[in-house]
Amino acid sequence: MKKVITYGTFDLLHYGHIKLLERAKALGDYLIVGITSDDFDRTRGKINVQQSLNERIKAVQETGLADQIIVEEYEGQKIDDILKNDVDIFTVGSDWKGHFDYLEEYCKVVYLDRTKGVSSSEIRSEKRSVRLGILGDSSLVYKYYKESSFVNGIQMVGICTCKESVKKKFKYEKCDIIDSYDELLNKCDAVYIVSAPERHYEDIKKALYAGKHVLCESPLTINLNEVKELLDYAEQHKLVLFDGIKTAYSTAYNRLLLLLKSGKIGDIISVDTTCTSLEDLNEYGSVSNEMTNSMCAWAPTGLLPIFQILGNEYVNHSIVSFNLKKNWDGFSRISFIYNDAVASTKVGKMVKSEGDMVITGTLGYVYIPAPWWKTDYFEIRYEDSRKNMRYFYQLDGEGIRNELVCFIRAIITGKNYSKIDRECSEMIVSLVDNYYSNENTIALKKWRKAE
Ligand code: C2G
Repeated sequence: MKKVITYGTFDLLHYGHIKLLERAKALGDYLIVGITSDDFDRTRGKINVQQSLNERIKAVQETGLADQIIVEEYEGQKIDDILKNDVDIFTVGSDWKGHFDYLEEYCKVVYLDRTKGVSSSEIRSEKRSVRLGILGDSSLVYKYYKESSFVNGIQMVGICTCKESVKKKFKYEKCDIIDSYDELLNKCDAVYIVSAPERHYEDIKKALYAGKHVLCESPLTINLNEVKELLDYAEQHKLVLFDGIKTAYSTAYNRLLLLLKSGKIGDIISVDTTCTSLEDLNEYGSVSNEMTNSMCAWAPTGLLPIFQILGNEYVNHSIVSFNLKKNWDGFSRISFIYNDAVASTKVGKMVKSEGDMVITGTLGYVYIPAPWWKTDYFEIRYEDSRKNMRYFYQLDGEGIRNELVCFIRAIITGKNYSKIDRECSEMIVSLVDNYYSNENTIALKKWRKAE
């Protein structure tokens, strides 16, 4: 019996896939089809897959072409499968020509012509595309624009910015620079907002009132009542309002949360995060107006794991800030006491520190090296270092494209794909609100001038 094996994602099964399976089947007497797991697809950069592994298995099963179906879960598994199943022929579409020649050592390799004119990504994009606009003056504007090209179903319709340095980046891009926010909103279904945090409330409100979905950099607002008002409005009007902390969409970060829940390091006693990014003062040696303070630039990120791991039932908290001027902290440390744990985050734009995360447990601890907030790697360490575990999960685009995939999917399906729940968003804003209203906040003496 001549055994043939082939592999694929087989998302939104179409006639190109089926023709491949038919021709693969015709190469021998028994066809094994390896279907990629969700994790493996994400790891190898396929972030737009719409159907679950079970849905994709079922679709291939229903063709009646596969004699056996296996799940492909890791790089290199093909060799194991070929040896284990005593395969004679490996085949795959010609778009992979040359990529699997190394398998000649184990079996015959056949590249079958790819069927022209159809692909899962085209089908995804045709299904429905979301017209996306971007509002803001930061470097994130261009970063999000570039990342959006990796996400099926997004049609970039324009950028609204006042910053010449941002406009310059779009000189050769096929994306309009639109002067007015109103005009941008008229052209889009959804908007990514990265304006100054003090403007978030007004900018989000205007978009929601115009019936647009919103992905906004965190904190969503700097006032707790305002964020509650916006979240209520979005819910009542079936609009998506995403809290934009890209760390929440990193595979490594999400796998870490699951491992902690499984008790890998025992009871969690302390969560400690640090986020710093040294920024230059302006030519007069002072903070320029468009510079975002540390509490807004970094506290949402630093606070995210604390609330997502320990929850929001803390007993008390304090904020110690070094302010260069009113409402502009160069460094802040936020500390929490819970009934059964403590936590802290140190954030700063006028300091430099080790940007790592350490989670202390009764059986071991987690160490994520700097920059932990966009990590693809973490370690679980024990007293007996021979038991230490290292985890790696590829992260393309710092989590931005994963975040955009979830945002677009939430808009198209109407389901909740956000990885940050409403309570967490409100907790983050409540801390920022405390800072601005000087509650639980100690503002230390004026910033010491660098000698
Ligand atoms: N295919 C095709 N014609 C198309 C689209 C896809 O012949 N119009 C073939 C691909 O070449 C592949 C199979 O159908 O052999 C499955 O395609 P995908 O689901 O896109 O999966 P892909 O990521 O290409 O899988 O490790 C090998 C990869 O897993 C191949």
